Amino acid sequence: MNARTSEQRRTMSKALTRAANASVADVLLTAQGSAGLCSRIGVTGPPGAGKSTLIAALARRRLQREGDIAILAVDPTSPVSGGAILGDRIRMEDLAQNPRVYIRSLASRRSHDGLADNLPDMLEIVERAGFAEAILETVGVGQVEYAVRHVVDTILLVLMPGAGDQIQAMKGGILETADIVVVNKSDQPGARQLAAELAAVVKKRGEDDEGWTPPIVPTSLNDPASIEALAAEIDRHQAWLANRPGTSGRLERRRAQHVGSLVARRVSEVLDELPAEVLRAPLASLYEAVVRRLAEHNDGAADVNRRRRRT
Ligand SMILES: Nc1nc2c(ncn2[C@@H]2O[C@H](COP(=O)(O)OP(=O)(O)OP(=O)(O)O)[C@@H](O)[C@H]2O)c(=O)[nH]1
Ligand SMILES: [Mg+2]
Repeated sequence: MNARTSEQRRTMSKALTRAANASVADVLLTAQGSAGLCSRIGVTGPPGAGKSTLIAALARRRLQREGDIAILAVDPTSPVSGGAILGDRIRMEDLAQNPRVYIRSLASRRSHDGLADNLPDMLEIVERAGFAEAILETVGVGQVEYAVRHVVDTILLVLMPGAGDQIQAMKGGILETADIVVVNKSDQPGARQLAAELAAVVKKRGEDDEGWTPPIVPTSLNDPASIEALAAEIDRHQAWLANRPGTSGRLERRRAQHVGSLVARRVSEVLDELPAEVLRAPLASLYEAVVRRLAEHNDGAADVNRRRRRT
């Protein structure tokens, strides 16, 4: 896919907005599940670690190859467009002008894991629009990383010096979800020590179940070679994924997770629809009412399948 016209961007923006507001029934009409058509990179880490700046630098580098890049940033701070988005926009201004780049912020809404509710649907839209690469920014150290695992191929955990308590949290297991650990702002004091501490944690753990050991990559905005080294590590991880037996299992897990998120969303929809007196009923009755409504919806899904087959 080559440079996009502003018309194509508008179409894409509209599709994403529609997906952001879609009911589960709407999603089922169009979504098919990821086919793994584009490479997906998740960039996660605490606020202010330099994720947006790093994504912009990475994207500028990766544009040297063929293929368009979509950048989606999940903004947990506000239910609608908020300040962080504006900041990101400014940081990425030159990229935003590039016809081969699409940038979009997503509100995390009611989702509890810090991701946007309809993120799997949105990534699928990006994927099917023909982008070569989707980069997803999410803030947080905690649950977010676990949730991101299912929607991307490669997870970058971005840390910065001077955050000792972060390392404690890392030892709690968060590090385990990262494919690449980035020590950003390596121009600042404490970066080397942070990298050494992280290396010790990673070494103690050894490679993961599947045989990958996350590299620790120091980066600094003002050191282009460090960005290049990070880009090379991303490629290395993606090549490792592609050559690993069981890659299709990953897509299947992704689709299973996608359906799981749709079911969870449907349960929320059903709970919202239930009249107050039902909510006051004993738990077993309430449970039964929810399950019954879900089954009614299931008839609806069967109907969608019939309609789809006809078209
Ligand atoms: N010294 C130094 N500062 C950096 C570096 N990279 C980013 N920064 C600064 O760190 C601040 C935060 O950068 P962002 O890219 O907005 O960080 P972020 O992780 O996206 O922040 P949130 O989206 O708010 O969580 C900005 O003022 C950047 O200029 C770096 O390599 N070195
Ligand atoms: Mg940011």
